[in-house]
Amino acid sequence: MTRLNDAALSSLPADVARPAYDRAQVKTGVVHLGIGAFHRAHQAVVFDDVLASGDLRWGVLGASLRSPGVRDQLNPQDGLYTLVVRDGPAEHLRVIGAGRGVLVGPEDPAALVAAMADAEVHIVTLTVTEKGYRLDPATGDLLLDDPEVAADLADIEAPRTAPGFIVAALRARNAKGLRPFTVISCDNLPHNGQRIRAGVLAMARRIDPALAGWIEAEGAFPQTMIDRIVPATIPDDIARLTARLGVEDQGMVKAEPFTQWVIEDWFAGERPDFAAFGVQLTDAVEPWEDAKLRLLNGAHSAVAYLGALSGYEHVHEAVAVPAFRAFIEALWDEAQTTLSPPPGLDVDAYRAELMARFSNSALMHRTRQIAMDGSQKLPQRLLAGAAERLAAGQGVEALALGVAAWMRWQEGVTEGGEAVVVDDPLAARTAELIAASENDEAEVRALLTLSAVFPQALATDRRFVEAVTGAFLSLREHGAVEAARRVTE
Ligand code: CS2
Repeated sequence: MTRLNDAALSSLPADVARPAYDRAQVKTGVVHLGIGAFHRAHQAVVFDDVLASGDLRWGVLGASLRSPGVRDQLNPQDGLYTLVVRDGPAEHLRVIGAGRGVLVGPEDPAALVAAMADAEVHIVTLTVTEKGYRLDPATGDLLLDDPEVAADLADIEAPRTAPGFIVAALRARNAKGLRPFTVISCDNLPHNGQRIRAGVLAMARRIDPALAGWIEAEGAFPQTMIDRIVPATIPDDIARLTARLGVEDQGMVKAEPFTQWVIEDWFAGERPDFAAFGVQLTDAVEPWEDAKLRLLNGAHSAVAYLGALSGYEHVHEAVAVPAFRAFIEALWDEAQTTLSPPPGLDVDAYRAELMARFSNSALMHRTRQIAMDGSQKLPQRLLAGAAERLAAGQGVEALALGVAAWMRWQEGVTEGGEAVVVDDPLAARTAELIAASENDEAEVRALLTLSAVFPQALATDRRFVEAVTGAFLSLREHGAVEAARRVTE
């Protein structure tokens, strides 16, 4: 089957949107680290809009820091891929032309560093997932005992980690007399800009204090809130799209219609006129970020564990269960009191919109996909809100059930008895703690000692320990659906 590529564009069905600009004239202004589906369905679409407006400086060179999979999907397709936007039965197809090919970091780290140090590159965006920052999720400190961080510190010319590539490239730019690029973190981490900045500076200080000083003074690491639900592509999605397009597109991504990008207005050099393309520039991203992490992502994680445990494969199926739906509302009632919503955000309307987004049955968003890497997600999604409520003397019953469901998921077996792989950087540690616990109460106490997940003040707060233990026992005794129902009684 012929693959989608530049030559195939003119023969696509008429209702498929495609680049109308001259791709041969596009320059590479952006390097993206971690070119997964989320980038392709979110930031790349904004850069494609910018290119379509005639500003051809903002093509995106992608980089994979791990495997060659995405390179092999996109490079044979001249960087082209289709964004499939699904809203119930409605489907809108658009071929995105912003991609300028993909480099694979581990295959040739120097080539990626050189590309990032090019004078025409002004922005480095990244989606490397929470664990890609190599920071302790609870303290935010660089993980100096991580073997790849140690390797970067020993030889920064051949970096392996995201902070390592940024340090190496900024060092090369400094040597060439260029300005730093702006580093835009697009991961679901609280204060994502400050986090990547802290990791980069911690690494740079150990390599060359003068370089660190320059990055500190001249660099820009804006904080962002990014939002679009982008489930992993499955083979059936590709087969359906091939039938529609008449060519095969192995790089396609599927997403919901909703998309939002809020960026702190802090740039080191040139940038596109983001505001003209629907991006919100602001001095205060945090209120947006807290609302999104605690409402959208908090509910997502809680319902992913509860749903996956009780055999619901997809988010839309789980939220159709009345007990889970009511539980999500209860979780939001708790989380909402911890927010200072930004002007322009109507929280009640936002909640209603989130429930509708979760119910989009065309997305087929797997609960097990969201269940991944929970140890990295829990702090900002459930624990920060719980800590604030306890400090205000408020209860945390719904949030505690979310935490207990994460603990129960770490056991690696569903309520139906199916063994599941716990996909989490701390999986080996949690398995050890669980195996060494003689009963359920001991298991909860053991998991609460994970200092990378639970801040000490929370782990030792009697009210929190009791709420999580109660929720855990309820899950064990009644199962996820009934445990959720009891929270809302
Ligand atoms: C999800 C997010 O997989 C997950 O953890 O909660 O990827 C979520 O879909 C996005 O943050 C939505 O913007």
